[in-house]
Amino acid sequence: RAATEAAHRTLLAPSPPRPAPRTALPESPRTVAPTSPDRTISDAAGAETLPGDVVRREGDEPTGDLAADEAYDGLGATYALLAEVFGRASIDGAGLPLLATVHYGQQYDNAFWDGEQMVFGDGDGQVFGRFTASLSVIGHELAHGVTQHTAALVYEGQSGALNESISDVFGALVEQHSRGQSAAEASWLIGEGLFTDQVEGSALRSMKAPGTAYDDDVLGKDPQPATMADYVDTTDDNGGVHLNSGIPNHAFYLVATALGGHAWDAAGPIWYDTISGDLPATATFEQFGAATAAAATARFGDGSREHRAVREAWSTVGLSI
Ligand code: ASN
Ligand code: ZN
Repeated sequence: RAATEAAHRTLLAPSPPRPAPRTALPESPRTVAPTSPDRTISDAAGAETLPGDVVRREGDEPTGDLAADEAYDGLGATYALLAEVFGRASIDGAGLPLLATVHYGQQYDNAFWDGEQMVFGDGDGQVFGRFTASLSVIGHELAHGVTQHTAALVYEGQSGALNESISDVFGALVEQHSRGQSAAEASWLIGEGLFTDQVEGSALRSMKAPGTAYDDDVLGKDPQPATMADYVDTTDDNGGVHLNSGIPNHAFYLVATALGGHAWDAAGPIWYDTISGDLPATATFEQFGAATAAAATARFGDGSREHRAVREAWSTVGLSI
């Protein structure tokens, strides 16, 4: 079944075009006044040519096309989190226009950031529906742009899994912020609502319980590890970047839920400070964990409850930092 094979590629080794090797871009301003987004949504109408025809610009009325309007709203929700919570003007911190293309390809089972814009497929209709249906996925793709403009984490091995995890963290934050959910109320699922009802599963990934997002006869069981004991050594998917991201994802979940309140109050800023600080582009999990502890200390103080929650979380997932 072609659809099942494509779905497997998405779940285990997503492989749409990746951006050219990312070099660190000039340091973007850390704190700027929230302004307003500049969104453009285009329609590829089933082709794989980018960007396609413009269907909705900033301030335009809804188009009536679900995917185009979900993309527009999702870009707006992502912009709002970056501006209101982190004081960051768009992806690059300098008001970068936000571009997205919908209806990309035929039965295309993925969404991706190509280095310049977001791209969303409609899904095959058997395993996946349209990829704009999940706000955490829209936030995930845009966050690849933020990482590209900050830590520029190399998309391979542990730094690649951190790159993936940061996209999941910000994807979850966008969704929770937009819904006004506390860390305790949130689902901590990435890609909720993407599967058709023929699939036994709720989402692509779970940050709360990596490895439990789906368990389906055809797709198999969610293979993400939650701790270093189950770290996956593989050369597939740039060294299992979509699998091992479960470990730092779970660490973030543990910090956010230990602290209570909204995940964007303290846990989010600690992670944001970490990627916009002097993290090496080749950071390992240990280096990243140590950098989050340093960021927690800088923001909240040595031995603060935030600092202790961060240390405890990394220890729970099996890393000594
Ligand atoms: N949806 C995948 C991701 O953003 C596609 C990719 O870029 N590898 O990680
Ligand atoms: Zn990704």
